[in-house]
Amino acid sequence: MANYVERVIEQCKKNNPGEVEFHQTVEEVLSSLQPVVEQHPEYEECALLERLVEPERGVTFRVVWVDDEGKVQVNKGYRYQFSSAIGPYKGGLRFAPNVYPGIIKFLGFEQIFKNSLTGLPIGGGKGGSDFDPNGKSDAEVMRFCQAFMTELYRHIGPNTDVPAGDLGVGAREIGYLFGQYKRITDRFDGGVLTGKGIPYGGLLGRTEATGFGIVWYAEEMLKANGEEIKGKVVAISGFGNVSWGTAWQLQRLGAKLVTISGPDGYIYDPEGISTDEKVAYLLELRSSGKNICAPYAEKFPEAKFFPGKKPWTVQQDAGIKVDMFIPCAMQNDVHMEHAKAMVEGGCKFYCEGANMPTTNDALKYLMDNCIAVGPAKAANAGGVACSCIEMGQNAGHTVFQHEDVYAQLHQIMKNIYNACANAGEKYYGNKNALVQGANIAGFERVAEAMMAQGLV
Ligand code: 2IT
Repeated sequence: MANYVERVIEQCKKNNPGEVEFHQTVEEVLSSLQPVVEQHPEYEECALLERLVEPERGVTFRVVWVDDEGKVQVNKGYRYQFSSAIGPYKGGLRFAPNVYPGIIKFLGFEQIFKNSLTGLPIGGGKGGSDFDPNGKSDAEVMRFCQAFMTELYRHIGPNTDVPAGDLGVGAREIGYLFGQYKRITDRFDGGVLTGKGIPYGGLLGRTEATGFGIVWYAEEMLKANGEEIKGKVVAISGFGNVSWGTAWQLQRLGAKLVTISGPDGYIYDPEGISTDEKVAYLLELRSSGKNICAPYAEKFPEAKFFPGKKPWTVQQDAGIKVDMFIPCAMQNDVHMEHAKAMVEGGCKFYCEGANMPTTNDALKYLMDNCIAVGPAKAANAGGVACSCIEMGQNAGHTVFQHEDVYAQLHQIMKNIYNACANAGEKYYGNKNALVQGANIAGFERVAEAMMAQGLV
C-alpha cells in the first residue's frame, strides 16, 4: 500500500485535474519530505500535507478593458492564497498568455517553501492573468492593470496579501496597479505591493535582488565544494529581469557569462557578456517589448545567434566547456535531452534561477550526475526576501540604503544555503542534496507553525 506522501500526491492530482505544472511541483516537493514525515506521525493524523496542497483561498475573476482600437477585451484574473501559516500571503503576479490555474498554483505552492526559507515572516501566494503585455501599448497596459486591480484590491492588503511582479509584471505594471489601488481605497498602503518605483516606497536594490541572490547562492554551492566563482564559465537562459541581475552579479564576481536566450533562439558571446555596456543592453532588449534576443548579435558582432535553439547545447555548438548552467527564463525549460547534453559536455554545477525551470526527470538526472544542483526555491528567494525588506521599509516609514540592502541580501542567501545544506546532510547524509534540503528546511518551519495554530 502506498505511504502517506504517495497517497497525498495521488489525491492532489485527482482533485486538480489537468493542472500538470501543479502536479509536478507537488510531487517534487512532497517526495523530498518522506524522511521528515516518517518522524512525525502526527502530521498524517492532522492531515497536514492534505491541507498544505489545498490553497486557503483562490479567486478567479473577469478583467474587462478596452484596447487602443476601441475593442472590448476580456481576460481571466487569478489570485491563489496558499498559506498564511508564517505571515501574510506573499508572491508575484504573472501576466502571460499561457497562464491558467495549473501555473499559478505551482508558483503559489513553491512560494510557501521559498518564503519560509528566507527566514522572514511571509506566507505563500501567487496570482496573474492570461493577458499578454508583449506588443501592447503603454495605455493598454495601464487600462488592463487598472481593471485587474479593480477586483484584486478586495483581496489584498499590507497584512493580508502582498503581491509583486513576476513574468510580464515589472516596475511599470506595479506602478499602474498601485495607482489604482490607492485611488479605490484612498490609502497610501505602501506595503500592499512590492517592486514599487523608488520615489513612492520602492526598495533600492529590489530590481537586481533576484539575480544577485542567485549568484550568491551559486557561489556558496561552489565554495562548499572547494571551487570559486571567479573565472567560471556560465551559461544562462532568458534576457529579462532575473537574467539581467544574474549577468550583473556574475560580472561583479568575475565570472564569464557566455549565453542569454529568448523565444527566438540563443546568443553565444565568446568574449563574455561581461562589460557594463553589454549587461545594460539586456535591459534595452527587454524594454523594446519585442521579446527577442537576436539583436544582441547585431549590436555586438563578436557574438553568434543560434536561431530556434536553447543554450543548453552551447558546449557542443561552440566547442567550449561550461562550468555552470543557470536557467533564468521560465518553467520546464530544461528537459532530459538538455540535461544529458549539459553533463556530456562536462558541466558539473547547475543552479536554477527561474521557477521550476527543470522537468522532474531532468532534475533527477542532474542531481545524479552533477556535483551540486541548486533548487530555484532557494536560489531565487533573494527577490522575495527583498520584497519583505521593502514591506518593512514601508511599515517603518523610512528608506533603506543600497549597501545595507545588499549586505542583508548576501547574508540571507548564505543562511538559505546553509539551511539547505544542513537539512540535506541531516536527512540525506549529503550536504549537496540541496534540492531535498530546501524542501525540508522550508517545510519544517511551516509545519511547526501549522501544528501550533490548530486545524485551520
Ligand atoms: O517568484 C518569486 O519569488 C517572485 N516572483 C517574487 C515574489 C515577491 O513577492 O517578491
